Amino acid sequence: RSADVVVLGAGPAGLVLGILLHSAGIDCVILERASRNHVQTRARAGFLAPNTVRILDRHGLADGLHRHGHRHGTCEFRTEDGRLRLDYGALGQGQQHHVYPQQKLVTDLLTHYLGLGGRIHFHTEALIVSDADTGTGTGTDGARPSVTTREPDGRPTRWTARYVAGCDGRYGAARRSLPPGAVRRHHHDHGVTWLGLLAETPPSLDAVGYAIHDRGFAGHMARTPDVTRYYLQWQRGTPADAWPEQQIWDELDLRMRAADHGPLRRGRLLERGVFDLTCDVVEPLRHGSLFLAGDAASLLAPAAAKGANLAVLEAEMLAEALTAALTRNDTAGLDTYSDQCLAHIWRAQEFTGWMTRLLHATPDRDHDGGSFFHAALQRSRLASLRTSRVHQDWFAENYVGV
Ligand code: RFL
Repeated sequence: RSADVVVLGAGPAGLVLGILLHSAGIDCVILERASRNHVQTRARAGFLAPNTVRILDRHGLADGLHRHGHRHGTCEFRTEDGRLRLDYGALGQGQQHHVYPQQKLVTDLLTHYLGLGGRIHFHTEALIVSDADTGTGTGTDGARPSVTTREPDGRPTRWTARYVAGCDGRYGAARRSLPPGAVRRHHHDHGVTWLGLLAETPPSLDAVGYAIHDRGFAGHMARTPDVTRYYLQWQRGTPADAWPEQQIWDELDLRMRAADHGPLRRGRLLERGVFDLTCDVVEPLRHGSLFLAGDAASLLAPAAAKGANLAVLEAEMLAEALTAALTRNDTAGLDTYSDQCLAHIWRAQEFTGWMTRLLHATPDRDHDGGSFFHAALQRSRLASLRTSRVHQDWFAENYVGV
């Protein structure tokens, strides 16, 4: 089995890449571990940056989000000093988000890819990317990489390729296949854990809500007219089901200061997940003929909603570079791919780190007085955002930017 480009993973990165390669006449195949249904129903991101919408528009992939998504440009910080509303869509460069659930975007992309006649294999897990000739390590320049997979019936199979695109997330085969010492992995733990919730209820605010409270952060983000995402800062190590629904809603009310600003619309909790706010960057995003994109390249804490947006941006850049290499023998784009992506990635990491420190008073309780110190910095940061138009413009530009 072979293809010029074997793409691992059918998330936003893999699907955008697959569509652009297929449209350019490149022979490619997507290998996806999960089922089609799983991929189309996995709820994650929801806030798409203007640049992401421009990329999707450019390639005719944005019909669904224009029809069913909505524009969004306000966020509201709730603190002990009251409310701070920022119409970020009218600040900075005057750009808004589009709210469109990731699983709907993935469904649109998959439908489009299949409509083009694109090849995709579900229930096919990539195990290792190696050199086709030696069967060890990853492919090097000029070598033929291969991907060993476990097929739906459990049989191992081998795919050979000219290039492999690792779009299979943080725990995928692409990262695992990088030989020790070939790349650096920069890891950072923000020291904070969130309980992520999906509730079957309409949004309670007309804004993204960020509550800063002594008991910890709480967040509110619209998804669809009937489903809203909430977050609670959570004790690390505590399971997601430790609290009954009633206690979760009471805690959300308390931290969101519902008594002062109006009640939250309660509803059944459809999904709960606990995740630590950690991040990492692989550098460079290439080893020989294996390229990384999306979460496989860099993981961001979800505090600033950047991950899916970077995934789409990187997929477009990688598609252009692979197309030039395969159709014109021009490998300049592949040579600069990693550096170009890393510039965007570090900028997104920097803002995500800033946002994480804004939302949590005690990211690292490292020594006596540490928590007071961080709480004071957090108050000062918010005061600056409340009073400085320049700071507000900076926030708006970075909040919607990728
Ligand atoms: P994905 O979406 O994880 O897709 C990877 C695919 O690879 C498959 N896979 C494999 N396939 C074959 N062989 C293997 N060995 C494989 N291992 C894995 C998986 O089944 C999957 O289908 O990665 P991609 O394409 O890089 O996209 C990244 C985004 O999904 C991610 O960054 C965002 O969801 C992050 N994120 C957000 N990003 C935003 O831009 N805006 C947001 O509002 C936003 N909210 C969020 C988020 C992430 C969250 N989680 C997961 C903590 C909210 C949450 C709760």
